[in-house]
Amino acid sequence: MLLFSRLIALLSGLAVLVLGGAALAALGHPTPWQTGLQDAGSPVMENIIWFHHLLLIIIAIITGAVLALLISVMVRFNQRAHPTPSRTTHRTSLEVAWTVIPIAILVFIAVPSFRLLFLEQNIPSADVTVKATGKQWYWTYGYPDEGKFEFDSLMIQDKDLKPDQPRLLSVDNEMVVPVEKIVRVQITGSDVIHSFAVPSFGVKIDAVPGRLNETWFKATKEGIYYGQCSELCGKNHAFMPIAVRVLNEQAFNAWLQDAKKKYARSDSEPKRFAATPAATSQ
Ligand SMILES: [Cu+2]
Repeated sequence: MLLFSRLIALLSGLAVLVLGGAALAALGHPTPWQTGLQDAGSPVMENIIWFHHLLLIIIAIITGAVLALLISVMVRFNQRAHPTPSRTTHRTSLEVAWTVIPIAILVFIAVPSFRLLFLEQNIPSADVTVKATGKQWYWTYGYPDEGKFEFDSLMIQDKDLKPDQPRLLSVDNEMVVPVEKIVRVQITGSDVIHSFAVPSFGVKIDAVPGRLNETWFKATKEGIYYGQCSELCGKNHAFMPIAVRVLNEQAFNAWLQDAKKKYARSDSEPKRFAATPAATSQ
C-alpha cells in the first residue's frame, strides 16, 4: 500500500512536470523556461506530442515498478529480516514472465510508433509545394508550381529588430503558406548539409546537396512559426532561422500574386549568393 502511494506520488509529480511544461509552451516559437515541446501546429506534431506523453507514462510505470521491487527486496530479504536464504536458483514461470512482459510492452509501443512514422513519411497529395534550399547561411524558397520565382530569407540582425520580432528567429522574407492545406516541402542543400526544422509542425529533414528530400505539414492555425537549421553547417549555422507565415487562402493568393512580381527575375539563371558576400565553407 505504501509502495502504491509512492508510485502515485511519482506519477503525479511527472504529470505536473509535463502539464507545467505544456502550459509554458507556445505556438510557433519557444518561450523562456519552457520544459515541454512546443504546442502542435499540425496533425503530425499533435501525434508526436501524444506519443511522447504515452512513452513518458510507460517509462514512469516501469521505473516505479522496478523501484518498488528493489525496495521490497531490500526490506524483506535483508540479513536481519530473513537470516536463512532460500537456495532456489531457477523458476521457469518467472523467467517466462520477464521475457514475455518486456516483449509485450515493446509490441504495445511499436504499434503507435509505426503508425506515426507512416503519417510522417507518407506524403498526401499536396495543395502547395515549396522548395527550400539551405545555403551558407540562409534559406532560399521557391514555389515550383507557381512559376520560376525564388527568394532568399535572411535573419534580421539585432539592431534592425522590431519590438514584436523574436531575436535570432525573425527573417526578412518569410516562407508563406495557406492554412489547412497540405504543404509539401522539398528540401535540398546548395553547399553543405543543412537541416530544415520547424518544431511546431513536427518537421525536421536534412537538406543534402545533390539530393531532393521531401516532407509535408498541414498548418492548423494562422500565425508565424519559427524553426532553425538543425545540422551544424559552418560558422553562421546558428544564424539561419526558418520563419513560416501561415495565412488564410485569400491572403495567401494575394501574397503569391505579389511575390511573383516582386521576386521575378529577368534572367533565366537562378540568382546565386546574391544576399551574402562570397560564401566559403566552414
Ligand atoms: Cu546549419
